[in-house]
Amino acid sequence: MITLFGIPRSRSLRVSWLLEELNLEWQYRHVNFANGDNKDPSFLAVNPCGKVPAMQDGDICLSESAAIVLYLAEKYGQGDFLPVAGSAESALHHKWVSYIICELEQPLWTMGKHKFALPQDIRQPSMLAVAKWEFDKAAAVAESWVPETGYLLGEQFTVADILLAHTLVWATRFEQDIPAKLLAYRDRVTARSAMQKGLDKELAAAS
Ligand SMILES: N[C@@H](CCC(=O)N[C@@H](CS)C(=O)NCC(=O)O)C(=O)O
Repeated sequence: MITLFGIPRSRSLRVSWLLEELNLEWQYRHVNFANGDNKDPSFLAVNPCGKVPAMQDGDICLSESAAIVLYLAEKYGQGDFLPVAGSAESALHHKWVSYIICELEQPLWTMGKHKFALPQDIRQPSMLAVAKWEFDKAAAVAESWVPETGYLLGEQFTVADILLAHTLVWATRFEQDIPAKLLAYRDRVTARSAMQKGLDKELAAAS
C-alpha cells in the first residue's frame, strides 16, 4: 500500500488530494516535527532531507511534492490528470508546474521561512517585503493566464490544478492579496470533494 508522510495542510495535501482523486488505497503517517519524527532513522530512510511530503510505493521512495504527484498521475492516472506527452497541452502543463513551484510558491515559502520556519537568529524580517513584491508580480502574471471557467487546460483537471490551488490556499493563509480571477479559480478547484477527503484523512491521522 502507498504510504504518504506529511503534516496536515502542508505540501503533503497536494499528494493526499491526488491519492483521493485516483481512488487508491493509501495510508498517512503524520511526521510530528515537535516529537522529532523528522529525525527518526525510519523516516530519514524514506527522505534523507527530513522534509515532508515523502512517499513510499513498494520499492520507490520519493520526495518533492511536484515529483510525487507527477509520478502518481503517470503510474495510476490511466490517462487522466495529465495531458498526452508531447502535446501542446503537455507543454502548457510543464510551464504551469514550473511557474507554480518556482515563481508563486517560492516567495510564499520565503515568507514562511522568515516568519516561522528558519531558526530565529537566521530570520530576516526585511525579506517579507521582498517576498511580497515577488509574489504580487508573479500572481499578476498568473491572473492574466488563468481561464475564467474550468481548469488550467480547459475541461481536463490535471496535476497542475492541484499544485496551483494548494499554493493559492497557502497564499490566503499567508495573508496575501490574490487577484479576483485567481481567487475564483481557487474556489472552483478546491470545491472538489477529493481535496476535503484528503485533508480529513491527514487530520484524522494527526489527531
Ligand atoms: N520542495 C519540497 C519542499 C518540502 C518542504 O520544505 N517541506 C517543509 C514542510 S511543508 C518541511 O518539511 N520543512 C522542514 C525543514 O525544512 O526541515 C516539496 O515540494 O516537497
